[in-house]
Amino acid sequence: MPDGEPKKVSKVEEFKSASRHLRGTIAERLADESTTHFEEADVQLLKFHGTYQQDDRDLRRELRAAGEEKAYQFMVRVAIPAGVVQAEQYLALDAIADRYANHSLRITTRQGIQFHGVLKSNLKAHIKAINDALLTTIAACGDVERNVMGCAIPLDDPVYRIVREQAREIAIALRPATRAYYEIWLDGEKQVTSEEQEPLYGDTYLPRKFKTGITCAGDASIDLYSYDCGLLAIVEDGAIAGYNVLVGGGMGMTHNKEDTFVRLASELGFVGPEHAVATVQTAAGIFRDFGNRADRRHARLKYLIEERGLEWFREEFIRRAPFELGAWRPMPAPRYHDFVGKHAQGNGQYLYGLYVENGRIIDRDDQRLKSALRAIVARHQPEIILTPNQNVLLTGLTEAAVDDIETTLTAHGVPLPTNLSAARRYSMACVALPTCGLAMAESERLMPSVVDRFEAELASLGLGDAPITLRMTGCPNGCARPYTADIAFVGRSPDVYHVFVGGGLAGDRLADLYAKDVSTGDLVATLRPLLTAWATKRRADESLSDFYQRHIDRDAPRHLLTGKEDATMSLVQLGNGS
Ligand code: SRM
Ligand code: SF4
Repeated sequence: MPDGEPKKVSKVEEFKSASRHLRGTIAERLADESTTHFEEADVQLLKFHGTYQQDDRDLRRELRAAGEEKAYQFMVRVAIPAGVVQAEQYLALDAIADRYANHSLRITTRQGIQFHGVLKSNLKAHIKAINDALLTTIAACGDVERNVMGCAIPLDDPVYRIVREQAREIAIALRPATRAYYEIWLDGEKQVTSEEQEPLYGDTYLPRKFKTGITCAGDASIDLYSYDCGLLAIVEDGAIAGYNVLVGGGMGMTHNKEDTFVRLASELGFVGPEHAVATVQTAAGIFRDFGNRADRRHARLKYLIEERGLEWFREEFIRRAPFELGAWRPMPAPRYHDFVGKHAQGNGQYLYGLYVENGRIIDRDDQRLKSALRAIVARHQPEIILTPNQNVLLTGLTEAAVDDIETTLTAHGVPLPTNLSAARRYSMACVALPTCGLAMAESERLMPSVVDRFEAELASLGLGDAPITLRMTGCPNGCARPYTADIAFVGRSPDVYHVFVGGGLAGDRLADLYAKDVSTGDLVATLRPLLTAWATKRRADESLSDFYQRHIDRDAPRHLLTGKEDATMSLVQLGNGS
């Protein structure tokens, strides 16, 4: 172990170490029908298998008062590299949601799918059914490489397909090698555990989660600066010449803990086209060996790079990598396109991008999106790309199929995406209440009404279809990547949010703390000075965040979100007529 033995390790490290490669007592507890839930060590290990033990927080108080146990249930996450799902797989997931979960599918901000409300008694059948659809939940959560995100450009260009295939290859190469998953959920043959190896991860896996995304230089579809490792394909003469490599991005932070912070990824260098997998393995290996195993709050690659420096990381990378790390290559500025609505795909076929409000595919009384999508997918058998913006892109369609899709959506009460404002289309909210155990405030359930009010405000200022990214999270962990948005609301406590401003569609710039502790009812009013100033004083085509950044002076380092009170003050002055 480099730098000597650590003085102490966190409890989770002890659980991992004693788990016999993630087995713990999960199988025994699963078979015990007298319990509705797992104990702490297994709860931590279950994450590596793709499931979180949760409880319905809406019911907590009532159950406690009645002296009953919590309403335990499980969230199950499917890792879907680059968000690519075949029609038959989608239909299987749709049926699984009805059979074992709460009748909804939730597209995640990392192009995966989550189920909520799965009872322990259904957990094994649920996970097996996902595997029967040739999908998996292994490593969707836990201290390993998480779902690998990939380019969400659905146009017919071989480069985009190659990049998505690379995402799949990275995901497979970095999957844990343990047979525990197959033994527990798929009734795989038991192995002699003493002979089992985890070549990349070792017995204690990574210090914490590790996230990777891959896309083409110039594409902002996946917020690549937010991850531990990012690969940007440099395309020359229609072929991938290699990848620019980013390292050390991350969104999670804790309110009032200045030693936790958001960080955009740094430029590491350039690697050849055949080294994408090895690049991620090398970066993850450095994190495995040097990451903080005592304090999970500091156990992300971003803290390691911040503490030891990018140069240290680069030297360590070069020392380990069996290939050359070249100089960072110039690239086009990242641009974002959501492909919502009808578009020619480039090969005589069409694609249709469907806006999914906060990723929740569900039938409500007035809007039956889940049924509509099931009918569309069954009839037209599209290849599907789930986007990091929680939308669904249906690809490989005829023009007649597109007409039928629009008719089907309308018949099910689902508004056509092209009738929605850009602010709504680009908006995102994390899950939060009632399932997320870390939520301090509402997010997914509140965001639609906030967007309603925001749209009205934009309309009154003549800014109707302004391309603004609005994001909301129920706590500062950053699951909807709020800190790279134009405007973000980050939960503090019930009905109270911090407001951030100044990121942008490209995902390569961090927002500032604009206003603290704003109550739900005041969220839009708080932004009025800024929106008014932008409406009246912006340059042609100047985005809200570009305008904001042009008017803010600051000397604080760009990558730290803490201590930006000055920025807020000068902006308020601007709104007051400067
Ligand atoms: Fe997240 C924890 C949901 C993307 C940073 N995240 C959680 C948990 C599992 C809560 C918990 O630990 O008990 C949430 C489950 C809620 C629920 O009821 O379903 C949760 N995160 C989500 C999802 C579903 C949000 C969504 O609305 O789509 C996303 C699942 C993605 C996936 O398919 O894998 C999700 N989480 C993210 C992202 C965005 C991204 O990766 O692109 C981030 C910020 C990037 C990053 O990691 O830095 C993110 N989630 C966190 C953190 C903070 C990590 C940190 O470094 O401090 C936590 C807390 C933790 O891990 O302890 C967290
Ligand atoms: Fe839960 Fe916070 Fe993530 Fe939202 S940002 S899903 S509240 S952990």
